[in-house]
Amino acid sequence: TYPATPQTGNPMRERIILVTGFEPYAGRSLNPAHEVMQQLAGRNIAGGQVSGHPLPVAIEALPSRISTLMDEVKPDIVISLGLYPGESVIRIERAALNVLDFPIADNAGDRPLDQPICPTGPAALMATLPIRAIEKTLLTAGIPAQVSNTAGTYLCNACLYGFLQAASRLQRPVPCGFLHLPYLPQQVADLLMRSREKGTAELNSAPPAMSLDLQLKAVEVAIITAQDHT
Ligand code: PCA
Repeated sequence: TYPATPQTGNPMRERIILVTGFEPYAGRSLNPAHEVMQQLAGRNIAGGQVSGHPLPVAIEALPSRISTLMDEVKPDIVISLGLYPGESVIRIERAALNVLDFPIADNAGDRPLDQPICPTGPAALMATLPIRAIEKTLLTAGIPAQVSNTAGTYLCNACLYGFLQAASRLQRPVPCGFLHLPYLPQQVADLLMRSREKGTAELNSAPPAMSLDLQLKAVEVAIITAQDHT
C-alpha cells in the first residue's frame, strides 16, 4: 500500500456550515434563531454538514465563543441567526458596524453605549456571504426577504463583526453572514395574551410573525445558495 498522498485544502472534504443561533433574551422564553439552529444541527444540506451552536446574548462572553467556534469547527461557511423583533421578512445583513450601543442590557446585565467593538478595527465590515444571490433565491422560493443595511448595534451586529474579523485572519476564504429572523407565531400570540391580561391591548396591530417551517426553509435555501457560490 502507498502512503496516503498529503493534500492541501482537501477538495473531497465535506463542507462544514457553521450555523449559530442566539439564545433567548430580553425576558423572552424563545428565540427563533435558536430554534432554527437546533433543527438544522447535524443535518446534511446539499452536501454541506451543518454544525449548529448556540451563542450567548452577552457581549463579554461573545468574542471568546466566536474564536473557539472558528478554531474547533473550522467552518467553510458561517451563517449566524438572530431575532429582529417587529420584522416581517428575512433580513440578509449587508454589514456590521464597529459599534456597541445597546438599547437594552444583555443577558449578563451589560449595556455598553457608544463604544467600539474593536478600537483598532475598521469602522465597518461587509458580509462575505452572497447576499444578493440569497435574496434572489429566497424570493424565487416565495419567501419574503430583503438585503438589510443595518444589523443594529446590539449583539447580532457584534456577532457578524466578530466572525468577519476572525475569518479575515485565516489563510482561506470563509464566507460569513447574518440572517435576522421575524418572531415565531407563538411569540406574537404570547405577546397578545400578555397585553390582554395586563390591560395594555389597546392597539389593534400586532408585530408580524413567520412560521418555524418557513424560517427553516429560508435558512436551508441560504445554505444551498451560499454553497453554490463558494
Ligand atoms: N437578536 C438581537 C441579539 C440576539 C438576537 O437574537 C440583535 O438583533 O442584536
